[in-house]
Order: sequence, then C-alpha cells, then structure tokens
Amino acid sequence: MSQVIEVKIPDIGDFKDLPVVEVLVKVGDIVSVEQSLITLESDKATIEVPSSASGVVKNLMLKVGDNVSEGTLILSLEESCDSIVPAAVSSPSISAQDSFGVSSSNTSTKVPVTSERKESLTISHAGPSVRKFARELGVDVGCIEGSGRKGRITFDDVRTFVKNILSGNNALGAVSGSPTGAGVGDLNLLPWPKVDFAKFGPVELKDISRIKKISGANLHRNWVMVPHVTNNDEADITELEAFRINLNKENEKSGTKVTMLAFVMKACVMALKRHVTFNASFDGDNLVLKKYFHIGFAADTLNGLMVPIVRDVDKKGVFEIARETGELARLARDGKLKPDQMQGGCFSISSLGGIGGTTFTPIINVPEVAILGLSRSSLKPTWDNQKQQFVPRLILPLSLSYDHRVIDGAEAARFNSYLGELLQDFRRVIL
Ligand code: CAO
Repeated sequence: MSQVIEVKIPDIGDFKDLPVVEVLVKVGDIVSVEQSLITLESDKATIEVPSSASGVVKNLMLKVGDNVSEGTLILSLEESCDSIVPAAVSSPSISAQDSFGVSSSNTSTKVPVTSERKESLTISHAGPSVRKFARELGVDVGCIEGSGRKGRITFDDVRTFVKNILSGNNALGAVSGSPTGAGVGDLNLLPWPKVDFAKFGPVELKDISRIKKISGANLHRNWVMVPHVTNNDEADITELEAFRINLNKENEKSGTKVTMLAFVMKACVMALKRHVTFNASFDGDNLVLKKYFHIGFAADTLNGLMVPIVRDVDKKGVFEIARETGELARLARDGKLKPDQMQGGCFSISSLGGIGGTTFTPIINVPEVAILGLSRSSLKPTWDNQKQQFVPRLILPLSLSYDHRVIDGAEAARFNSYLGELLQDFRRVIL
C-alpha cells in the first residue's frame, strides 16, 4: 500500500514570503530524508530546505519566483509504508547570521532549537549561484571560508578551495561524495598503535632531529597526496664509466672528482628539454612549464635528508656540476646550507649508487612532478647481437617516480629510456 506525504516549509523563524530561487527536484525524482528540495533567499542568506521524508515526488507545488512562509506546501511524496522514514528533525541549511526553530513537516511537531542542534546546522553564507557552482564541483560550502562582504562565499573562494585541494595545499580539504560523507582529507584510518615496547625488552628513546621532522612531514604529505608511479629502467654506462675514470685520472690534481651524478644531471637536462611536462609544476588548473633547469639532489646528512639545488645545469659543464654538488653536499652535512640553496628546483635526483641497492621508489619532491633514483651500477651479462654472445656490461639502474596526474606511463617510459640512451652514448648530450 502506498501513502502520500506532504512536505511543507518548516519553521524558518521570523522570515515570511521568502522567494524560491532554486528548485532542486522534479516530479518522479526519488528523494531521501534530508535531501535539499528548494533554495530560498532572504536579504541576509540563502536557505536550503531539506526533505522531512523519503519517497517519489508525486506533485511539485512550487517554482522559482514563488514566495513561501512556514507551512507552505512544497511537494507531495508517494511512498510504500514499509520504506517511509520520517525525519525526526530536518533542518534547513542556513547562513551564519541566521538560526531557526525546525520542524518535521509531516508530523507538524515543532522542535525547539537546542544549542547542540544549532551547531549541527550547516553554517555557510553563499548566494544560490555560488552554491550551485560548489555543488557541481562536489564541494561542501560549509567547508569554505568566505572572503566577500560579511564573510560571504564568492565564486573565487570556491575556485581557490578546489585549487588548494588539487595542488595539495589543503591536507584536510572536504570534497563531498564519499559513501560516509567524509571529505577526501578524512582518510578514516585506524589510530596509530600505542605499544609499550619496554614490556618486550630493553629500549632507549632517541630524539628525532629537526631536519628529519621537517623532511618527514614533507615526505609524508607528498607520498599521500601525489599518485606516485615508478618506472624502472637500466642504462648501459660501460663506456661512460671508463671515460669518467680517465677524466678523474687526468684531473687528479684539480681536487674535483667527477662522479656519475654529474653526468646524470647533465643528461637529465636533455631529457627534460625533450619531455617538457617533467620540468613542470601543477597548480591545480595549469601546468607551469619551466624554462630553466635547476636540479636538486638528495644529500644524506647525519641530521637527515636535505635537497640542495644546482642552478642552471644546462649552462654548466660536468666539472663545474661535480664541484658544485660536492660543495653543496659538504654544506648540507655541516648544517650550513642557506634556504635559497634549497629552493627553486625543477627535478630531483636521489643517488644511492655509492651505497647499494638495485631499485627503489624515490618520493617526489613537491611541487616538482618527478624524481630520478639511481641505484648501484653492476656488471651484468648482456647479449651482444654482433658477437652473438653474452658480454659483461656495467649497468646503472634508473628508478623514475612521476606524478601520474601530470605524466602518463608511456611518457615516463620514454623519458627513462631516452635517459638510458644518453648515458649509453654520452656524445648524444651535445646534439
Ligand atoms: N654505482 C656505483 N658506484 C657509485 C654510483 C653508482 N650509481 N654512484 C656513485 N658511486 C660511487 C662513486 O663513484 C664513489 O666511488 P669512489 O669512492 O670509488 O670514488 C662512491 O660511490 C661514493 O660516491 P659519493 O656518494 O661520494 O658521490 P655521489 O656524487 O655519487 O653522491 C651525494 C653525492 C651527496 C648524492 C651522496 O653522497 C649522498 O648523500 N647520497 C645519498 C642520497 C640519499 O640519501 N638518497 C635517499 C633519499 S630518500 O629517497
């Protein structure tokens, strides 16, 4: 058996004859309890009126431009008895300056507003068109701070809010739409386990350095907010390594030792020039393509990880780059790096080659969009087609992590493979 329920304008305080500025449902729509039906506008605020019951819209009594007061019939719903869920309380969503008594229109029982209930009302202050815009983007206007007159939310506030979320500036941004109604920033994770380790054996507490705390917080944000993918490839550096060893012998007295890192930096500039989206930052709307080539490198220090930047690598020779990385690494280890020596990077390299490992997943150094990890080179048997036999070749593993919002997998594979070609025949870097 079906039942018809009338949904009326609830108690809206002292307001009378408010114009309907939006009708959010139509005949035949299935409506749930608390779903917004219409938007009213007073001179101070907009008010979304929610449904007090669930069902299918049978008759819609209002249209945009109609004036309404408490008790005006909005629509009638048809519902079978077993699925009727009358709302105990359905509160209009109102502006910060207004608060209402609320009522369940199908029982016409007035429910006084308690202080807790006032707090649970959606507090926001935005015009209907701004609300509509926010709704289209899946944004809850209640999460936005208005910059307009008397805190009114503007179109730009909505845009800035979305931009901040997309660019990762708002760790707890609330875009609605998850099944629980939780925002994207609300990961709904279990709390960190609290364990008394001393119960299991002797322990010692050690302070974490300030640098580790800062870099740790950055790494955590970057890992959580950027969709990382790592492309692993290999470069045959047999000839390049022989060249490097010779160069170092010839220049023994200069005091500058060239490591593989300097060659890789130079080759990366060529790859960045060919694949321009790697030399970019994502600001939420646009890619900012950089025309300069400042390369950062991860330096392991006693106090934690630091990323000094070598500027204008495109304009420098391998010796100059090697001298500068050595000097910057020394400053980092002595705790003497200046802030501007760690700012403005385009792309980073994390080299663990001097230590070991075969591959790893470097974490992107936001706002950059990619980072290259170098592991330890080793001799590997490689098939030589001409000689028709395996020959020992020195192979350098390349692990390229990229922001998948900006870079596709195919593009990353091309970048990494091109980098491998450049390192295999370094003459290509001057082409
Ligand atoms: N394969 C094999 N050997 C390598 C190599 C590689 N890929 N890269 C460097 N080496 C060798 C060097 O040739 C050098 O050998 P010799 O002592 O025989 O000359 C030795 O390893 C040590 O090199 P280095 O570390 O002093 O110099 P570098 O230019 O390669 O690196 C720096 C400089 C500052 C990047 C490095 O010292 C460092 O701190 N690395 C750690 C970075 C890090 O922690 N990354 C992880 C960050 S979290 O993602």
